[in-house]
This record gives sequence, C-alpha cells and structure tokens, in this order.
Amino acid sequence: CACLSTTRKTLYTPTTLDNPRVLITGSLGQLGQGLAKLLRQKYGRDNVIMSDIIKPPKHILDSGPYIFADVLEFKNLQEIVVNYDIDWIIHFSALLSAVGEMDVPLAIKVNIQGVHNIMELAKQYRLRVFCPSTIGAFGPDSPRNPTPDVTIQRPRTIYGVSKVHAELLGEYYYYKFGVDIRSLRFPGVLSADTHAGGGTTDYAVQVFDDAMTTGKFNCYLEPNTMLPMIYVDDCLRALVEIMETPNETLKLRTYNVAAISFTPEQLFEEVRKHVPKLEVEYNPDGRQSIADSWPQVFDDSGARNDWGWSHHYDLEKMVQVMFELKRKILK
Ligand code: AKB
Repeated sequence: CACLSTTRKTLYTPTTLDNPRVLITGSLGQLGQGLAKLLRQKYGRDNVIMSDIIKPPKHILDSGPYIFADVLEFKNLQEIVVNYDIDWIIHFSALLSAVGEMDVPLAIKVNIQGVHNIMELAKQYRLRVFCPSTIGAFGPDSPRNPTPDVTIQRPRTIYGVSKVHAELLGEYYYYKFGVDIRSLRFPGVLSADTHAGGGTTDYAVQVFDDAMTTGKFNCYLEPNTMLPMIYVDDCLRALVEIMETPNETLKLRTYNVAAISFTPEQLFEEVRKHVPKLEVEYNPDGRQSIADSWPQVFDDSGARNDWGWSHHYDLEKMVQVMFELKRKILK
C-alpha cells in the first residue's frame, strides 16, 4: 500500500538555487544575523527575511526585511510564507541546552511544537527547510570520541530530546512526503558580535568579553572538559553548503559537522597569548553534567566525503580573529 511505503516520494524541488526567498526564524539569536548577511550577499537583500518575536535593534531594521514570526502560531507562519513567497526556511527558533532545563514546558513548546509547525508548513507549501541539530543530540550512552553520524542517541536534556525528535521527524517527512528537510549537528559556536544565550558551550564565547574587560573569568566547566567547537563563519558556510547541495548527493538528512575540539584550559592558554593576565576560577555548575554527557570529538567524515565539508578555522586562527573583531567592536 502506497500510504505505508517508507521509500521517498518525488522530492519537492520548488526553487532554483539562483535566488530562493528565505525566511529565518529566531533570527536574533547567535546565528541569524550572520546568516542573513551571508545569504543577502548571495541571493539579494530583499530575498532574505529575518524574523523573531522581539523588537529588533535599529541596525537590523536598516539591514533588510525583518518581520514578527511566532513559530507557535501556524496561521502566522502560513501568512508569511504566502505573503513573502517563501521558498526556504532556516528554522533557528529554539531554547538551548541550559535554559531548556530551566523551563522544560517552554522548551517542549518552542523546540517540539515549533518544529511540527515548520514541517507541516514545508509539506503544505513545498519548502526546503534547514533545522539545526547539535552535539547535544547525543547522550552518555553515545560513543564520545569520536561520535559518528549514526549511533546511539539517548540525550538527557530536553534540548537534546527535542533535537533528536526534529532529526527523526525530518527524516520521516522526507521519506513519507518527499519534504526536503536538511540538518547539521553543530558543535558549540564561537562568534564575536553575537552572544550565544543559554547553552552549555557559552563559556567559550563569554571568556573573550571578560578577558578584555575585567581580565577575570569564572568558568562553570572543569578545566579538562573537552567539547567540539566551531567558528561562526565555518558554521554558517556549512549551512549554506548543505542547503545548496543537490539532493542526490546527500546520503543522510542529518550530518555531523566538526572543526576543532578543545578544553577550557586549552582555550584559556590560547586566550592568554592575547591577554596574558587573564585569571580564571573554576566553579562547575549544572552545565558540567550536560557537557560530560556530550561528544568530545565529532566524527564528520560523512559530511567531508559526501558534500565536501571542510573547516577553515583552527583554535589559534579562531582566537586571533575573535580578538580582532572584539577590539573593533569595543572601539
Ligand atoms: C548549547 O550549548 O546548548 C549549544 C549547542 C552545543 O547546541 N551551543
């Protein structure tokens, strides 16, 4: 019976790659502004619509289209897709690992109900969707060094559970309905001009501000906690690359992408090359047990082999560029 078939139906390929019209949800988080800038350079300023539920700062309004979009309001999303003639959705709205634990019902709503809405929308309007996943989609039973694309995933945070759910639902919608949903599991992301906000890997972003302002840093992870990390430019390039990859090339709907793995101690040693007087105190909190359940080293050979992923930033280059940008911002 066709309705029980698990083989993929004809894939929706609604857009030319020349200039898709793209909606970015949750665009005022860590990745949205950088992605909008990148996509606007490629596809045109007015073809990339940033959205969120909060009032944006003026420079966002000046940079291109920005609208209100609540991922929990299906009708609101339908209106946007129709009125703006959307082809792709980059679905960034989510509560991250640490804040998710502080408000589980809200995380369930935003991260799970939000994803349901986006996938139904994609099915209805034949959209291509990117939904980010994370190292947090693994748990203490997963192999941690290295962690392959396909392995045990039994995360112990609501964030991780919601991301496994999104991965599986995306795969289901792909095979069942032919909806073109793609995903990458991102490591912790380092960026200079935007804050992370509520994650377990945030320490690696915060230390740059504290090093440059007070010269003191209170680290909530143990010095030897190794986690995969990536510089924001690499992360966003990976996203654009997978969205532009012809569907036949993809063997998986969700790929690991990795760049570097380091511990707080290793990062601070590199930071001290720029701020020699940096003083660090270690006061591990609840985020330690989350980090201890996550991959230490990510195996991204699938992404490298299937669609040519490679990172450009190692630890030294990343710390260098973070300080250069921070200095410009502080001027
Ligand atoms: C978090 O720490 O929650 C995020 C992530 C690794 O997905 N940065």
